[in-house]
Amino acid sequence: ISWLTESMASGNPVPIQDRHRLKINTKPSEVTPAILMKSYACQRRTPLKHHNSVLTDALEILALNAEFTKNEGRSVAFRRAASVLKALPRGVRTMDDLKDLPCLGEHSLRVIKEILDAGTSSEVEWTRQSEQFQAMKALTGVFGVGVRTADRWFREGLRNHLDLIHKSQKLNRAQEAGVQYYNDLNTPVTKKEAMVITVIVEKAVNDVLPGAIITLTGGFRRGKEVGHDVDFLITHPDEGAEEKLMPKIVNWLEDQGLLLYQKTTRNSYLENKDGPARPACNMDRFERCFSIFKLERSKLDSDTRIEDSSYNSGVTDGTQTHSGSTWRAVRVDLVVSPYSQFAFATLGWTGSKLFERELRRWAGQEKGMSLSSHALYDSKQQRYLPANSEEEIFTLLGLEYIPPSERNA
Ligand code: DCT
Ligand code: MG
Repeated sequence: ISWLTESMASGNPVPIQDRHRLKINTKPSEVTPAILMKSYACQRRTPLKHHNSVLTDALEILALNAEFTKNEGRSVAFRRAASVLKALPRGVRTMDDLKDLPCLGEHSLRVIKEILDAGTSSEVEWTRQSEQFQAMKALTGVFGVGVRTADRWFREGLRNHLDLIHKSQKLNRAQEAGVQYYNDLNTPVTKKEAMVITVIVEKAVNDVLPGAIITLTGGFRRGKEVGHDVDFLITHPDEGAEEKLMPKIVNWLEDQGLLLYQKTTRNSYLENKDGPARPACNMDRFERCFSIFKLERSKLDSDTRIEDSSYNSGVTDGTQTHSGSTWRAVRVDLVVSPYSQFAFATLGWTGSKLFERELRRWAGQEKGMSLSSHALYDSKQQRYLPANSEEEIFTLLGLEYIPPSERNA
């Protein structure tokens, strides 16, 4: 029996690693059994490597384009469709393979069919090559530039980061750094670079607050080999000890000449999000620092252990203001959370973005709860449900635990 029917019989999905060992008896000509695919991404296991990248890349181009044209609903629909394909145990060969799968709308199915039949989708190719898509991609690729700004600039005739310089576009401090370090910031951060930065951040945090806990979150926690930035979550077991920690970390890093840019905001990311789950009392304790690290390339060649004395190198280095051969710029996000919210913050900052979105949708629509990176609020009981681990949060939400490596929805 295939893993599909077995998993249906037991009610439990067969772990990914076991699926490969199970023999699928159906010959290509036979009808493939219906796939038991849950409709929320947070109910499924989505590995990093999957079998349908040609299709998912295409759907994600359309999702991105919908984002660029401020069509959020459409964008999420394409992302959900792509995510379902990522969770499939094998490559899609015919439209029959998609029978009974959730989240595949008419538009997504049309695109998939075209690719299966002809190898490419005309809509995807047209989008990929359109001037607006390319310009929006280039402009939103500048750190500090969101869709709204990029769209305005596009309509003013700007097409890429070089236009921003040549046409003396007025930029804020973040965008200036974005233009200055454009090439570095658009070069994927490797796992090795993330590890070197982890050592630096651990040293900084433990110097200013011994006993603090530092977790690498974001894509690297999900097992990605590269990322657009490095994300860290920081807390301390003594609730309250983490207060005012961020400025101390930033000062330490600045003193060592390790920061090319930083902006600390109070809770900005979360304030835009779902209202009810924001615990008013603790809100202003959640801080985020968007930064650009100056990473010495020499650190990558040697052991990832960093010696104290080497921190000061480069401060008087003449190459400091423009990326040269001795260092590169890397985006780093630091978040400080109170210990009581650490599990929620860990879950919220591990991603993927779609997985997070689906968790919140599941909580709201299926459980009458409101989930954020701070807390879980049960509307029926009218109270917050505390949790000390991600596992506990999944249990409170009535979900099977999905480890970070399988949250690549
Ligand atoms: N996050 C989220 N919603 C957002 C932004 C972020 O839920 N609008 C969460 C999920 C991932 C985490 O924060 C870190 O964000 P990113 O660094 O943007 O994502 P990533 O998965 O780490 O991707 P990358 O590897 O490109 O950095
Ligand atoms: Mg990241």
